[in-house]
Amino acid sequence: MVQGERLWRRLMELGEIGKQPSGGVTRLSFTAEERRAKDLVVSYMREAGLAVHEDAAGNVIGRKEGTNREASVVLIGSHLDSVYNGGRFDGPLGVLAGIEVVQSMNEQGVKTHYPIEVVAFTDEEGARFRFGMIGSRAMAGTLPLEALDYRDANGISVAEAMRRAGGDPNRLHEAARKRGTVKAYVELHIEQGRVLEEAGLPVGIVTGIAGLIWVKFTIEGKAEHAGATPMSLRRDPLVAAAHIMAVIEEEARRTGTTVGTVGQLHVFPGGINIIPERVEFVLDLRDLNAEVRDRVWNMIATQAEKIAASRNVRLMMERLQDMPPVLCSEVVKQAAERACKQLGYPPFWLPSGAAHDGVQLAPLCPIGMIFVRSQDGVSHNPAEWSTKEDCAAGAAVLYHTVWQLAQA
Ligand code: HGY
Ligand code: MN
Ligand code: MN
Ligand code: MN
Repeated sequence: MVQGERLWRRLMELGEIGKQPSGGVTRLSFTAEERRAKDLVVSYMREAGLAVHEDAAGNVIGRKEGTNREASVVLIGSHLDSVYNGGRFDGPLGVLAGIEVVQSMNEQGVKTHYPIEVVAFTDEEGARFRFGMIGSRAMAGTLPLEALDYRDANGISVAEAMRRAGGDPNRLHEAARKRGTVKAYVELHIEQGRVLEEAGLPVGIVTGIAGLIWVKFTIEGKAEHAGATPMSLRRDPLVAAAHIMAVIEEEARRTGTTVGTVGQLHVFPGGINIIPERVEFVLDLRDLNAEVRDRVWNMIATQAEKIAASRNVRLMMERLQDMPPVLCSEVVKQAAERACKQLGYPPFWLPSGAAHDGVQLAPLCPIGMIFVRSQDGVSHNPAEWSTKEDCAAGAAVLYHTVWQLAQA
């Protein structure tokens, strides 16, 4: 069985990398902090007796051989990069629990027919390049070439950042897995919501992962003097943006299942006494049902055009990413259900409003997720927390789920 203490110690140790004065963690993809986190994870994988390599995209992979070395692999893991000022569980819990599972198997001499690989995906969050899941897309062979030229706030491209971090954009085809080579992908992750806490349960089985779109709005008006320009003569892009954000909230609320967020807004030139020239913000819109999400998007886009026209400002909308919702596979859900029952946890199913690397792997193989209770449902926030006991419970359910999937 898994060692909860060792898992917790590693979680706390890894959580120190990229730590901010706020107590939160900032560990963006292909940065020195993510590199240090990867190096620490490599040392844990070696302690676990795994054969470790890093693929061309920068994903760190530790392999436990199966009795059938040629068989497809059972893949487990999550990501090491974080959002700005995030928590220490989002991502690392899945990577470290995956290592704990195979280390426990190796220490107890447990053999499996199928090889098991633990992966630490790079750039799941998309915080640095505003285009997420670079590592899992590369593994699925679906990373669009143009993404290699996306740039961060300092103008550094994905390709350049990948190279500096030890990856090789010219060998990404080597990182791609072919269909049939991965038996299943299972990710343990914190819920990042309140459902398990409301239900009074430590773990849950994920039914499906919401699909998201990120759309960049650029609104151009005219910079003018804040004091000398009458209200009736202004072309103020920030006021137009404010109206559009009110429409986003109104349209998302209407369905009861859709969530719409604007977390990033830039105002240029940003002077107190200057009517802004230009504003940029990004909409994050999600729903488990793609048709519902797209209907909400169309309502927002139509009204945004009208608002811009009525205010005589120029509106551009550019889709930064578009992830379809995916359902978790019956095979993985049933293995997780048996694992819960075996451990005395009442099986409990819930959807994931957060997106995860499994979305990218779904075309490649059956996917599934196991959730661990989040305290107050808080995540993407320094206050993100799960208890040692709940993390150990999640790792135990992962162990039994993976053990079943790895048998002949
Ligand atoms: O944005 C998300 O849902 C995930 O944290 N990447
Ligand atoms: Mn996250
Ligand atoms: Mn995550
Ligand atoms: Mn994830």
